[in-house]
Amino acid sequence: ARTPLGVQAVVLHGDALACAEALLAQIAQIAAQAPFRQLTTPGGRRIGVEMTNCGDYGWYSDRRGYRYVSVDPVTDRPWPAMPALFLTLAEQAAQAAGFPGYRPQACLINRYRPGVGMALHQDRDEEDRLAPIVSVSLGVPAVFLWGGDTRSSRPLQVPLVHGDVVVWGGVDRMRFHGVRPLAPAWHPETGDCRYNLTFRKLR
Ligand code: MD5
Ligand code: FE
Repeated sequence: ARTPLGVQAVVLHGDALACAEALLAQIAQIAAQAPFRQLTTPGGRRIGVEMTNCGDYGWYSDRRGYRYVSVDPVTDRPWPAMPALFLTLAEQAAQAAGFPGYRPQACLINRYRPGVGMALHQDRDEEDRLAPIVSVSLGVPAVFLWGGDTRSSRPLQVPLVHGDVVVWGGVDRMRFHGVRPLAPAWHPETGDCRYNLTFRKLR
């Protein structure tokens, strides 16, 4: 089943369910090489969501700014390689949403604990502002906030559960979006956490 969010944005309900356990096993392997960490914004605030990455580049933030880096500043090693399963899932989801031939260069992995959310923002650190971002939700459910082209437009609230995949590209790529603070809950495969994979093509 699918729910359109915009002309070039769609929720693919449960499209990652069949491979969810394998995705979580890969996340554990990636985190063993590049641990989840709380990053700092250029303004000096600590980001509530814990993050790591895999692929050729990873998203990073500290006092010096937001950017993509090919070497993990915490470990001084390249990010773990993108697992083949991640690449095929992202490519198939993009294809199903009308973006054939998608090959992401980065996968940001977010971990939300109870009470943690993500404020409304745009993803502006990618040179390619039209290529889709593919998002995969795992574990505890969350409410995704889907806004407009300005911060002031009131966002639509979209429930996302374990196995849901969302694809945003083209005219919907630069919409403001966020995640409501996670309500306490339990999922058999992730405990009290939600994981979100976001695949990105940088250029
Ligand atoms: C999450 N992550 O659930 C969210 C959802 C992030 C982030 O927002 O930046 O890591 S991914 C949603 C997303 C990404 C890019 C564009 C749009 C949504 N959009 O235009 O709505 O952890
Ligand atoms: Fe975002």
